[in-house]
Parts: sequence; structure tokens; C-alpha cells
Amino acid sequence: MNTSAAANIGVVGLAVMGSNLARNLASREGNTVAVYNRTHARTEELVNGHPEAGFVAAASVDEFVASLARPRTAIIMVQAGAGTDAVIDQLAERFEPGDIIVDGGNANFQDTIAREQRMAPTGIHFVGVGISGGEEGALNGPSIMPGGSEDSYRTLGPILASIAAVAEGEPCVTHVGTDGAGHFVKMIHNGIEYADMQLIGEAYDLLRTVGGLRPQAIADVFAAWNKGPLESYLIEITAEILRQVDAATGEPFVDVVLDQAGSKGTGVWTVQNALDLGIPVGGIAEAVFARAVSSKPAQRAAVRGLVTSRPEVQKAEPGFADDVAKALYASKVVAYAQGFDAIIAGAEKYGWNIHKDAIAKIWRGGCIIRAGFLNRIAEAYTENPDIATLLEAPYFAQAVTEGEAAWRRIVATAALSGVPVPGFSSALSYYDSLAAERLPAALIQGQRDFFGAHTYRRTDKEGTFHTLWSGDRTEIETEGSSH
Ligand code: NBP
Repeated sequence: MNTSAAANIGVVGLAVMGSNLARNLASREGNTVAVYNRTHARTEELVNGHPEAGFVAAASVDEFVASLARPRTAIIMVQAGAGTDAVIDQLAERFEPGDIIVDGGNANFQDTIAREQRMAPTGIHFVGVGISGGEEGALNGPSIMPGGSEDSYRTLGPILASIAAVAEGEPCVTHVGTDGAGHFVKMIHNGIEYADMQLIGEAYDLLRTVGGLRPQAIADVFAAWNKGPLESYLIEITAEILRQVDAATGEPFVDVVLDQAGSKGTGVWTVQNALDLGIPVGGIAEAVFARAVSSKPAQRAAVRGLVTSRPEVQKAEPGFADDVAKALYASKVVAYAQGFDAIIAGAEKYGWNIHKDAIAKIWRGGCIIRAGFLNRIAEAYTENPDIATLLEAPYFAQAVTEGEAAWRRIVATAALSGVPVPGFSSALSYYDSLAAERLPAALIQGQRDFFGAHTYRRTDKEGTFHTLWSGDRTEIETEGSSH
């Protein structure tokens, strides 16, 4: 076993993600990679399977730590939660001030903030890094979202840049912000991914149910869309999935898959945190809920059993697929606008100096939501970092305005045809809410004042007011405000 302090970087946790990341690191010029896994068989499997990588294998934590050159830098790729804490403790016992512990797993950003605080008195840097792109990304180049201190990024940055995906000549990595910023932005990335997938699912459903197209034909539509403004990895793989034929039955693959979507939790975290931050992320929330609805077979069966007739499916007018594309694009702009709003609010709350354009750029490669579209977002935020919403950026404002009539037609057609489009319709309602001259929130304020004396403000003068609803219904000005 080679345990001389020869490795400039180490990986702990050699399941699929850790193994692939270690191989990616080892394939880059100048890196010597130490590897360790709790169950040694996994280490042996990796090292024996990839002699070309020149791994420095360790059979114990002590050996692993001894094999790292100073400042020691180790990336943890174990199951998020208790496993991560166990490994942090093992490394922290042996590391020295200036050494760097990186958590590359899918940690909750609040845990990352707490872990960095716990580590701070020791002088050991703790860095939470969001890594997106699944196993393939880990091996060939993921999108990387590091948090942590500026100081640790000086050492870590070049290593991460060497393994990141490259989009238009730029590595898909940027120092997102301090402590939990990287894991926060990774969480929002996943939330946006949920929304994007749901919207694509709705577009497929409309093309099939209203458009009357077979999966193969819909695959052609998606492949054509992938050559225009909707170009993205998710649109590309959707075409491939729709083309797939089940070998056992000869049916389209999509028809033999049980229609109950699973999830691992980052979408839920995004919505929970957005709720805490007071940021409307309806597009993401509807996507999370749509998966939950799909996975309620008893409720679905109960209502299906009650329904005696479904609405007549509307006739698809010429240009229907183009309308769906426009509705998809406009809804997607809304979902991304909402995601970026959550990032902006998180940055304000947790004190992160986040560059929105840089985040859009690092999502252009390596990750699941990679798309040319992100260039437009980067441009919008570079041009004016202070826009109130992405919908205000000239490019997106024009795209949404141009697609608006189609968007409305599609949501109306879906409603009349009984095709569920929670993503499309919630995005349109969000847009209409922002665009409305007056919202019924005024009436809600009246209700709140009526039953709870919550007070209200007026449109025509400053101050806070309450109507004496159970008295003579005159208005009084009140001290302070609880509106
Ligand atoms: P898993 O999440 O399946 O975790 C398995 C690894 O954790 C094994 O190496 C296992 O060691 C180790 N481990 C556990 Br479990 N408890 C441990 C403990 N108490 N002490 C030490 N090691 C422990 O691995 P994965 O699927 O490769 O994912 C790794 C991380 O990457 C996770 O945080 C995951 O959420 C994240 N991830 C990210 C993406 C993405 O696209 N970014 C995709 C998939 C996963 P053992 O071999 O001894 O059991």
C-alpha cells in the first residue's frame, strides 16, 4: 500500500459518485488522487479496475490522511446526513489548521452552514460543494457549485476547475458564496430541474392527447424543438425516451412505464425554503406536487371511478405544436425566474455575495438543466444585475409577449380537454398576477381586518388603518402596522 504523502487530493466514499469523481480527478494532468472507503472492498474494486488512474489507495483513515500532501484536501462523497458527519469527525481528528474538508454530497445547506461553524474553531476549512450531473457528470465533467471561504477556494478552485464540465470554453464552476451557498444553489438547481421536467411532461401530454400524435411523432417534434430556443439536454433526452420501444411488448417505452414519479427530496427542500423566504416558486411547487399526485394511486382510482364522462378533447388547430412550444418556453422562463428569485432571497438572508450571471453560466454544462437558454439568463443578469425579475429582461419580456396568446390558448385548451397542466397554468397565473393592475389581495386585506383586526394600508394616503367592523364601521388610523 502506497502511503507516502504523495496525493494532492483525496476522495472518501467510493460508491458510484465518489468512484467516478476520483477517476475524473485522476485523469487530469498534475493530480495524484488518494482514495478511501469505509468498506475496503470498494476501494480494491476501484483501484484494481482502474490501474491507469494511479490511485493512492488507503485501507484506513490514518493511511488516507498520511497519503495527502499539505495542505490536505479531501472530498467526501458519502451518503448525505449521518455518514457525512461520521467522516467529517474522522478527518477532523487527524487534519491540521489550513487543511480542507470538502463535502461533495447532496447535503442540506443548513447542515453545511452548521458544519462549517462547527469546524471553524479548529482552523480546518470546511467547504460544501454542490455537484450536479449524476454519475456521468462526475466522471466526465459535472457542474460544480462550491461554497466555503475565499481562502479555501484559492486551493480548491483550480482542482475543481480541472474536473468541471466546459461550456463555451469556460469551466462550469464558480465560487458561489460562503458557507452553505453552494449547496443552496444546487438545491435550487434541482428545484428548477423538477419544474423543467414537469413542463416537458405537460407538453408531451398535450401533443399526445389533444394533438393526437404517437410517441414516435412526438419524439420528432422534440428533436425539432431541440434545434431552436428550447434546445436543452432535457428536451434532447425526451426525444430519445419517446423513440424507445419496449423490447418485451413492442409498445412505446413510455406506455409500459408506471405513471408514478418518484423524488429524492431536493425539490421539496427548494419549496420549503422558498416558503420560509416568502418567495413564490409556484412552478417548482406544482412540479413537486404533480409527482406527489401521480404517486397516489388510491386517490386517483377513487376519483377516476366516480367520473362518468371526461370532457371532449378539443380539436387541435393547425399550428398546435408551435403553440405548445411557445407555452412551454414562456412557462420555463417563469420557472427559472422564480428559481433565481429564490437564490436572490437566499443570498440576502444568509449574506452571500452571489453573481447571478455566473450561476447561469455554470449551469450551461455538466448538469441536468444545461441549455443554451442559460446564456440568455447570463446575458440578462450581466446587462442589469438589479432587474426585479427575469421576466423584465428585454429578451425574455419579448419572448413571453410573443408567446402569450399561444400560452393562453394552450392553457384554455388543456382545461377544456381535461388535460392536467399544473405547470403551464400556474406559470400563466403567476405572470397574470404580476401583470395585473389590481389584485384581489385588497379584498383579502379587508377580510383579515374584519376577522382579526390585522389593519390595512390605503391607496390614497400613508398610514395604517382599521375599520370598526363590529361597531359603527368607521375607519380609525392605528399605530404601527401588522398588515
Ligand atoms: P451513496 O449515497 O449511496 O452512499 C454510499 C457511500 O457512503 C459508500 O461509500 C458508503 O460506504 C458510504 N457511507 C455510508 Br452509506 N455511511 C457511512 C459512514 N457512516 N461512514 C463512512 N462512509 C459511509 O453514494 P453515491 O450514490 O455515490 O452518492 C454520494 C453522494 O453524492 C451522496 O451525498 C449523494 O446524495 C450525492 N449524489 C449526487 C448526485 C448528483 O447528481 N450530484 C447523484 C447521486 C448522488 P460503504 O461502502 O462502506 O457502505
